[in-house]
Amino acid sequence: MLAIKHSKSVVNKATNSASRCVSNRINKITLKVVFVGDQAVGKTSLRNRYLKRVYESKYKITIGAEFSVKRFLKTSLIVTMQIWDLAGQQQFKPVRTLYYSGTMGAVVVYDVSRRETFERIPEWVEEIIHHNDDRPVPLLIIANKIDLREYELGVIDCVSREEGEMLAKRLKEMFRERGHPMPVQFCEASAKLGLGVDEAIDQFLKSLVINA
Ligand SMILES: Nc1nc2c(ncn2[C@@H]2O[C@H](COP(=O)(O)OP(=O)(O)O)[C@@H](O)[C@H]2O)c(=O)[nH]1
Ligand SMILES: [Mg+2]
Repeated sequence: MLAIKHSKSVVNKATNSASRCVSNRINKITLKVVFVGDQAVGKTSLRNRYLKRVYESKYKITIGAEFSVKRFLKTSLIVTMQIWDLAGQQQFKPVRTLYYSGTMGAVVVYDVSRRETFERIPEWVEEIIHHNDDRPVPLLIIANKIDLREYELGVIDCVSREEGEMLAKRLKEMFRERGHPMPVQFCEASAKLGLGVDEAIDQFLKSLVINA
């Protein structure tokens, strides 16, 4: 977890005391992050697990986009992170395009138990690049639902960790070849069990602040 997490009151308190003491040294920054990936891969669940520490097994479709804000302090910087959870279905593509503008990082999710969602990751990355003046942004690729891989061995042709890591490496190389090197992080997670989620997203958001 980041030192101070989704706790408005803590930030406000810190802001107030900071503004009394060193107001001229407090800087503010707003960063926009989008969560993308196919329908039902677990984008909303990962976001909820990270921001609210909850998990729901009943599927509720995301219509268009959902938006949340997370604030935290980093040394003398107040960081406001806008987190956009975009609906993955094809019919929402026209709506999605409205939300990419100004994106500074993207969390791209697939479901290890549905190989087609992994195979579509490059399309998602191209969609992000296309709506960002043909420039890539830092990526965090999340291989979600690893709990299903554990328990349904042999039943499903699950995507392995090695395949996920290879994909992240390939994307990084592709960005470099296009003349826009960008970090591409990779992690495996289970929103259901709360595995891997906090560490990976925390690290990713921190890296965006450092590079902003
Ligand atoms: N087994 C398992 N199910 C998950 C996991 N994450 C999400 N789900 C389920 O997958 C379905 C789709 O999740 P949701 O977050 O709505 O997907 P989204 O369409 O990408 O936002 C829901 O029924 C979730 O409960 C996970 O890590 N493991
Ligand atoms: Mg959703």
